[in-house]
Amino acid sequence: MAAQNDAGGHLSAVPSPEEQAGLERFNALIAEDSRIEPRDWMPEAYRKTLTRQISQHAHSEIIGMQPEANWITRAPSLKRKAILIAKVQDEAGHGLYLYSAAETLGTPREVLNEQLLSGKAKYSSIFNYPALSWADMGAIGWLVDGAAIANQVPLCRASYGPYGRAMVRICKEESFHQRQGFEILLELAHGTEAQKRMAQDAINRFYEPALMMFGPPDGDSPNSQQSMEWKIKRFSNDELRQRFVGMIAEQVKVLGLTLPDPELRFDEEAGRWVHKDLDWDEFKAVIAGNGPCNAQRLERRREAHENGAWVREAAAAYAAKKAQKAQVA
Ligand code: FAQ
Repeated sequence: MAAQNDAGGHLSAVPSPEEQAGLERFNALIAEDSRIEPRDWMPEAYRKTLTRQISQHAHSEIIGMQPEANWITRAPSLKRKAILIAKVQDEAGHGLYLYSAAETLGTPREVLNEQLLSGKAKYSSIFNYPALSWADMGAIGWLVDGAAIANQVPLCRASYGPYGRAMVRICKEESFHQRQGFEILLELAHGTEAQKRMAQDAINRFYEPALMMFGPPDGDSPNSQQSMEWKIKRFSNDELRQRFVGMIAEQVKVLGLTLPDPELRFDEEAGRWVHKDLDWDEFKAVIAGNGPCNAQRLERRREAHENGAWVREAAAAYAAKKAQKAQVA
């Protein structure tokens, strides 16, 4: 009899001997910190949560191209334009590795893409905020890529092989992205008074949304505990947010700018950073589709998908022709 996995991935009906053996092997691999590979038996709930997280991550990379692509034509120099184009291309590449990793779990990319286009799938809240000035390219690189790195370096050790391996390459590229963002801000911070103000304004607008990228507080994070038991996530949302705050609290001093957080301090006794309360109602509204740019981001993505139809058709026709030639040969 086929066994059903319940939410925790345990077998709820009488499992077949193969399924029981599969579960035992899965549990042993997780316990010894080895990797689960696509060919391995895995609980349905593990497959589902990974498909959810990896595809949301892929969607974030793809939608995340928009705020920066918006500034390519207005970059202040040829050098900045070339760097920004390369960065946006990198994000497309990250999306592709991640869709490929998600596909190894059994859901085709067309289905994942449809979930994004229909508004059913989530993507990172941060990309629903507008990029209003050139300094925002600096703030996105420094804060958004910085938060992405803090969140994603532990994912290089995720228990699912294809995800962990994709993250290694992504993190290397994100590290370059963060440095280029910091360098944009550093240059502006040492420029004219107006440039310095523009850099500070960008940091002021991106600080809170960047902290929210780590997800809701641990007490309100329904997925964290199970994902940590399965060694997909290695740290909780709050633990990673803490690390990130500690990192940027030091780096902002090098910029000679400030973080918009009068409550920010390191509590020696508790051994942790204290920061201001974040507006979790705003976060919920943004992930429910009601942020400042949600509608615009999805509309643009649908438009791009439609405009790319001829490329998909041409690629499919070429593949069919090649397959036919191979058959004849
Ligand atoms: N935005 O129970 P948890 C980038 C959802 S970096 C939207 O804590 P979980 C690079 C969550 O999905 C950005 N939704 O969930 C770049 C869940 O909803 P569901 C992408 C959020 O999964 C830089 C619900 O809330 N990075 O793209 C957010 O354990 C510059 C409850 O939350 C990743 O995706 C949010 N911020 O932890 C590109 C990293 N937070 O699905 C271009 C991988 C939470 O149950 C330019 N993902 N939710 O309906 C993760 O590490 C995790 O999925 C978390 C959330 C930490 C995001």
